[in-house]
Amino acid sequence: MLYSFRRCPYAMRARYTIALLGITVHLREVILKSKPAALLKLGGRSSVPQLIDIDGVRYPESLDIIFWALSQSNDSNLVNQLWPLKNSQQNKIKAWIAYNDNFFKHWLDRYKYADRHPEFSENYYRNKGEVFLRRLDKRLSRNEFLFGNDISVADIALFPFVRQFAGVNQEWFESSQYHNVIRWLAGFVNSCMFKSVVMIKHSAWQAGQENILFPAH
Ligand SMILES: N[C@@H](CCC(=O)N[C@@H](CS)C(=O)NCC(=O)O)C(=O)O
Repeated sequence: MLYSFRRCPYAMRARYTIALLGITVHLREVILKSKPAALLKLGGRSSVPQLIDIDGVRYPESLDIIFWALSQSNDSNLVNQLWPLKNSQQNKIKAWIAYNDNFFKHWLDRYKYADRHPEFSENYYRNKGEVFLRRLDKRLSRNEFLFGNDISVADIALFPFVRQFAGVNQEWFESSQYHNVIRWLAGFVNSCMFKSVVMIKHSAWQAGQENILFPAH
């Protein structure tokens, strides 16, 4: 059972991984302003995404859900590609995700809602976020994806946040110098997987309603 919110970047990274691995879950679309009682009743954090597995084990964060999905897949080639076996690679992927979640997300939120953070200008916040884009672009100038020519968990975990950053001023982003980031992001957001599976619209889940399968069959 996946509690999700369509536009949440954390939920997007979880849904993308689940869909790519061909795992099926029951999806409960949450409206953040009126969270369902079933989610609140779990206690503790009520952020989305959250997943409850068939044994009732709870996975309260997007990364927990990504690793849960990897553990459910029988496709060991794809699993090892997304999450390489080598410890050093895993640590680098984790470092990139931490850099995104701790540093980039901070400036992204301020850039997105600059009017709520009047201490500095929108441009100031964008410049801060660009530090991340520059590093991303450099890496992506060498390979198609962050860790070589195959997609990994790092790409999936980061692209929804870069998509939000791009969306603040699409024209600026499209004409920016970050050509490799533009190309990389376009690969995700223009894919059928993203448009027709990950971003499919659902109305808010209500207790008692029929189960919604994700990915839809
Ligand atoms: N670290 C969490 C963050 C999830 C998160 O912040 N989700 C937001 C929506 S994008 C949320 O649920 N906000 C409402 C809340 O925290 O109650 C994760 O990786 O899943």
